[in-house]
Order: sequence, then structure tokens, then C-alpha cells
Amino acid sequence: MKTIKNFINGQWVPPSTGEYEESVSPAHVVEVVARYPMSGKADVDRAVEAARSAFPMWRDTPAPRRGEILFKAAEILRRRKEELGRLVTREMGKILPEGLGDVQEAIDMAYFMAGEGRRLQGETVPCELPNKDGKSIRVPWGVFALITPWNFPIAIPSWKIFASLICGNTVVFKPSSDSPLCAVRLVEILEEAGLPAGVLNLVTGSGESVGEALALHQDVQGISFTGSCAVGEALAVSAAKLHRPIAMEMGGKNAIMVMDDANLDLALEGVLWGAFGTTGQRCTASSRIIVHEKVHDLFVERLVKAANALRLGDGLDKGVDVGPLINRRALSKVLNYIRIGKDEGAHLHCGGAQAQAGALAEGYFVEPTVFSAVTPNMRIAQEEIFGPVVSVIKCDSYEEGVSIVNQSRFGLSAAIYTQNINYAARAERDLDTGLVYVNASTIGAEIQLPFGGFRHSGSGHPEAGGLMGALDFFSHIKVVYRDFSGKLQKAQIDVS
Ligand code: UN1
Repeated sequence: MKTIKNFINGQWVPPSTGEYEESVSPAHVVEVVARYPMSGKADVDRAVEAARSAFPMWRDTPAPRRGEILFKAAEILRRRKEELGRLVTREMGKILPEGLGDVQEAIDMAYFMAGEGRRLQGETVPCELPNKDGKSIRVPWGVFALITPWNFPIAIPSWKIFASLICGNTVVFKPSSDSPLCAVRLVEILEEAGLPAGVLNLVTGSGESVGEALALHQDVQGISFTGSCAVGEALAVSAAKLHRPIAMEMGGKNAIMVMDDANLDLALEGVLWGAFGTTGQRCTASSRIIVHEKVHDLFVERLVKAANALRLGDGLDKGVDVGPLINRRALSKVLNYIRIGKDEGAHLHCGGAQAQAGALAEGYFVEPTVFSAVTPNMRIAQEEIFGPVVSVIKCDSYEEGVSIVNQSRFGLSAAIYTQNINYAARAERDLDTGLVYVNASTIGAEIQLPFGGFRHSGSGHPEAGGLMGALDFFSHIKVVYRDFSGKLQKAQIDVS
């Protein structure tokens, strides 16, 4: 068993508190994956100080050179993909193909952001006055605090870390206490890739202690957070008081519309993948399925049959479709929502309980659960469950389907299955979410386009790549005017 240390100013150091907790495998909770520091404010102070001191050097390192370090990190990640994918599965439970996918997303992100080091575009425009020019350039902010979840323990930190670093910021990284060893491996890879001391610092521990100390620290210039709405809101309040930017990715209540003309085989596959992949523990998970009444009964019957056939188990075992939930808290939350669904009068077709047969009793497993006869305002249709529970809602038309999808305080991802080109085009316009899929599930965004949701799903600063992606958040825009006329020229006044 590994005892984790914090990484501060290029050194692996024990926490000032001397306190540790255990990260366990959710498929076998007796298996301890690592002991990790329960750090305190003093550790955060040291990490922020290291990041602050390293900032001028990193800011002045040419962006293409910064990119080369990310390129090396991409190569190391690629070499170690199998080992890291297995660790993801052991530490947070998703099945191995998805553990490998988690690492692949970080590889993609590292290559992408490495290339951005040779772009980081601003603009140069003509000026209205003669002998004058104007341009915008990107400059880093300083120290970023990056607070990340366990459900993509390599991918999501990579989105935030690589984007911060390529822009020239330095970082204090606080990973989820459910996946600290994955975080350590990612930091080690950046260390091996040649990242200078102090540029990236890792401090593990609780949100109440480490997260809060970061949120309130005077020398932190910006925050990027993925996690629950409650924590996001609290962080946003302190960020507002300290006048610093914050990017937040929070919940989802993502919906798939299945129209009467849909290819039902394809739609079924998409629903299974979106609802039960990652045990439903993605922000983008498909948790509402809005099915046209003409195909509703047939679709529900097929969905229930397929959900019943999914194999639960340790994600490292071959042939397993669905892994465990992350921890005991998640288990009781999901079971509680199943009770709520039953009390609200939804029809439970399958699942609905903890799975405890044989070795499943060693972990936090819940049977894939399908409810139908769900109405749009039920709590199970409105609140994020983050587990293998899917609610089917009947609709009588395209218009009604769209209005149900949009009747949510969340707005991350939505999908439509249809073979009608007009419905597909209209859905692209009408679905009020940050991600829209046509004939594909709500999960599986690629990193070269921005990722983010509307309303309670996010702060409007998307993650990942693309023209309007994370680089806009992780850099300031500075505008420079140069007047080479040798005389005073007055904009808006010297108009000829
Ligand atoms: C998340 O659940 O927070 O689009 C991220 C997807 C993945 C990322 C999910 N690429 O489903």
C-alpha cells in the first residue's frame, strides 16, 4: 500500500498535520489503495507560496517550450496507459475499458494543449487613427487552484492542469479524496516530463480544510472546480468577494429523446451506454429518457430486458458491464432516490436495490434500475442521482419532448434519436444544453471542442479545447495599442 505525500515546490513532503486517511477500492472496500494526507492550511500556504514564486519564471518560459513539456507528458501517459487505466478502475471503480478511456482523454488533452503552445492566438486589427496599431494578447493570471472530482480522476485534472499550464499559470491541485493516488500518478508524470519545481503543486485532503483554505487564499488568482452544485456555489461566493474568476462544472440531468422514427436498436445502445456507463456517475450521464408514445412500450420492454442483462462486478474482471458506486454516501443517496421514485408513483421495472450476491457484497453495487411512468416534475426527473438509475418519460410529439428536456434547472447534455433530418436540425437549435448529440448518447464529448453546461450545470466558462474553450478562462486578455505617429492622436475625436 502506498503512502501518499503532498508535492510542494518539486518535493514530495508529508503533511504538516501528520494525519492520513485511506482511499479504498469501491469494488472491495476492504482493499486499501493508498493512505493520503489530510492536509491543513499550513500545507496550502506552502503550496500557494511555491506556485507564487514559480510564476514569473513559468510565465516567461516561451509557450512553445511549455507545450513541449506537455507533449512529453502525453508520451509518458501513452506509455503508461494500461497501468494507469487499471489504477483508475481500482481506485474509483469504473470498468477497465472506461478506465483506459479516462487516461486516453488526458493523452488527447496533453497533445492538444501542447499544440496550443504554438498558437495561443490573440488578434491584430487595423486602427482608426493613422500610424497606430492594436492587438490583443493572452497573459496568464498567476496561481490557479484546481479542485477536481473522482469520476474522471485522470481526465478532468488533465483538462484543468494542462490548460492552466499552457497559458503560463502555476497551479495548486486539490484532487478528490476518493481518487488521490490517480492524482499522484498524474503529477509524477508531469514531474518526469520536466515541469520545473513549484509550477504544479499537489495538496490532498478534505474540502472543508484544503478546499476552503485555497478558496480564501489571497494569492490564488483563479479557481476551476468540478463537483457538486452546493460546493460550487460556496466557492463562487468566496470568489466573488475576492474578485477572482471561477469556472465551475456541476450537475446534469441529461436527457435522450427517442422519436417514433428512431432506429430503436441504436437508441437502445445509446441509452444503455449513457445511463449505465460509469455506473451513471458522469455529469453527462443520461438519466431521463423521453420516448415518443408510439414506440414507448416497445422501447421500455427492450430497455428493461437489456438492463437486466448487464453484468455487475469488479471493473477489472472481463465481461463486467457496470462497476460499483464510489462510496457509502453515494450508495445511500442512490438507494434513497430509488425509494423516492417509488413513493412518487413511478413504475419500477428492474433493479431498485443494492446488489449483494457473492463478491458484490464487498462493494457498493446497485442494480441497474429503470423507472417508467415518470412525470417531468418528479424529483427523480429533476434531481441529479449520479447512479445507475434511469427515468423514462412518455411524450406525444417532438414539441412536447423538447419542452420536457428543457424543463430542468440543469443544462449540460441532451440527445435526440431520429431519422428525420428536420427533427435533428430543430433539436440542435431547441435543446437548451451546452452539448447536443444527434443519434449518439449524452456522454462522450471529445476534448478538441469546449465542454460545459448552461444554468445550474456550469458557470459559462467551458473546459477543454476549441476556439471558445478553456484557454479563454485560463488567460487574461490584454489589449495593446501602439502609436508611432510621434504626436498626440485622440481616438473618437480626431475624426477626419
Ligand atoms: C464528467 O462527467 O464530468 O463527455 C465529464 C463525457 C466525458 C467527460 C465527462 N468525456 O462524458
